[in-house]
Amino acid sequence: MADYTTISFSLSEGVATLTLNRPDRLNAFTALMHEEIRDALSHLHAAIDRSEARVLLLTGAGRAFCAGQDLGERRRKPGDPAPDLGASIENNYKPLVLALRALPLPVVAAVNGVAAGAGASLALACDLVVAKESAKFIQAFSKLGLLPDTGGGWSLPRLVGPARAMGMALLAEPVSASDAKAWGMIWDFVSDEQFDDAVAELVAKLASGPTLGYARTKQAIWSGVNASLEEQLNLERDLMRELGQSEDYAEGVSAFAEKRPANFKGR
Ligand code: T3D
Repeated sequence: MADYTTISFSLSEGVATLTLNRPDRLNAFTALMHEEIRDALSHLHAAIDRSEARVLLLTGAGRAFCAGQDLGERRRKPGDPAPDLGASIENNYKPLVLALRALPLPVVAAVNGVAAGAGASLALACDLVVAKESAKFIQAFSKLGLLPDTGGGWSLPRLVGPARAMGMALLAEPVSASDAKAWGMIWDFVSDEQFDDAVAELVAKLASGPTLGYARTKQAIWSGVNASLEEQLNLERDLMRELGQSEDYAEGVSAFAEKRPANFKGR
């Protein structure tokens, strides 16, 4: 895999791991980090095409998951023009969220520490979010006079409802991992001591699962957030028709009849 400065990317036994790797800046995003993530995702696509990647794990190095945009990149001297944040969103954050959503495999955010600003929204853009018990989610944007970006304004009200979304966005107070789970914002949290093992077990399970079925499940669930009932039923019909032809479905049915665990190939 390519040698990166701000991230690391590896692939082993079906698990692609992308680690945000600027621990001294709490893994805050820079322009270079966005570039490197795009490059890593292009390698991931190639690995998916070779059936070598069946789950993507996104996490952070050190004590944080991600502190959002690197504010060092936004400091100005008197007289400097204001940055074009719209361009930053259009060129970096928006494509990142859309790329994760379009990946034909489960994307797991392992939130190993604080997730703030775009870092919090990034976690919520993933398909499954598991956090360390000590991790916190902070919609830090209002402290800067900004609004929740990186899809935060889409995912938060859907996950936790408008009242909590508004409170988080306006007050920028840290939300604990246990509250995040209780509010339906994340899938689960795990004690700090057991976190690494629990994440490894989770991604290993997903990497040996029916990857094509997972991809279509992901498509159907995210579609269901906005579709009408009839649109959703039509989509489910079409995707089930496709999955009914898959090797994994045939294997799943045989395994059930033979009372043994299924040996899914991801096809
Ligand atoms: O600009 C655009 O392109 C538009 C997109 C914007 C999206 C955004 O994400 S805006 C929101 C940006 N993020 C934040 O506002 C969060 C800023 N960070 C914090 O509020 C705190 O650091 C945390 C609550 C996340 C953690 O607090 P704590 O006390 O555990 O750590 P700390 O001491 O504040 O941070 C440790 C170091 O990381 C520190 O550096 P130092 O003093 O050791 O040299 C701190 O400056 C640095 N750091 C933390 N966050 C950032 C950062 N450096 C640059 N950018 C950061 N976002």
